[in-house]
Amino acid sequence: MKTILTALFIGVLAITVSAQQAKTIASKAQSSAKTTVTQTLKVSGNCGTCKARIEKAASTAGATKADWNSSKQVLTVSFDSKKTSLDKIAKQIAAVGHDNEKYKATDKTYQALPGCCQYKRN
Ligand SMILES: [Cu+2]
Repeated sequence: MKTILTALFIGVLAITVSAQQAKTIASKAQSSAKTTVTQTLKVSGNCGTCKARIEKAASTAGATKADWNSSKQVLTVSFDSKKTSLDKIAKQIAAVGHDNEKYKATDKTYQALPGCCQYKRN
């Protein structure tokens, strides 16, 4: 009888421990999934040079992935929301000369862009 009880006790203990481990693993997976976000931002530009400039500015501001689509005029960025934000990325893009839905480049910065990059401003 004692042996059965001991076996039962060990069995319950093992189940409790593995359930706890599963919980820890699940919460770890959740926290890493939560902090990496992908968002889009409307960014004005023209050519391949603009694309490189916009994507470089995004990574300078902490984006882990950046892809600007010239025909859609949309930048898709992925970043760790604990380290940066879409706002910071948008600010950096304006700082290198590209108007976007959050910030406008200064006239001086815009005029310093190469001729082919001087997109139409609204
Ligand atoms: Cu350009």
